[in-house]
Amino acid sequence: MATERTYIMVKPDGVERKLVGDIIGRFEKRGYKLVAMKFMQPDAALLEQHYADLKGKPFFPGLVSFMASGPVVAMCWEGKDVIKQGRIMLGETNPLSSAPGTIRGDYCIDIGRNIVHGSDSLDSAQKEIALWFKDTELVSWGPTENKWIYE
Ligand code: DAT
Ligand code: MG
Repeated sequence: MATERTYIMVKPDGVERKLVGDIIGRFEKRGYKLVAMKFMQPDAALLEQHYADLKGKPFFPGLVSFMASGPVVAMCWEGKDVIKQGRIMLGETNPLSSAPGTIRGDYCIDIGRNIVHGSDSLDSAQKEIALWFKDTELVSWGPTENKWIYE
């Protein structure tokens, strides 16, 4: 399992519901490292690119308008198996299928208001990180690792 990076985003409903700190805290406490983060208002063009794979779906227009309705917290997290583990921490797309203990399973009930996004593959993680961040916004931690988090 290689160290990898994923794109995690608190959606406008998660921001409105003041869940930003909780979501960041779960990734921090798990042992993942924050590589980039910005609080921003995405426009429809950016969101249409982000969700390009879903363009033909009936819920696509509503998804884009919801996501453009308020600020989001865009983040890049790094660490062992973080793409798959991040998806497990989020829960299922439909919160009603999400186990308690997951972010969606703990905090929401509607598929269209599921408070957080996470990349679903290495390919989408790479595309999404490049879409939301410039290379210069990805911060390198250097040799300042905490000694006792990992084996
Ligand atoms: P995920 O966000 O779990 O990767 P996805 O990529 O299939 O799920 O869809 C992106 C978002 O679109 C999802 O978080 C919520 C919304 N969505 C997906 N399926 C939906 C549906 N059947 N009805 C309404 N919104 C939906
Ligand atoms: Mg997805």
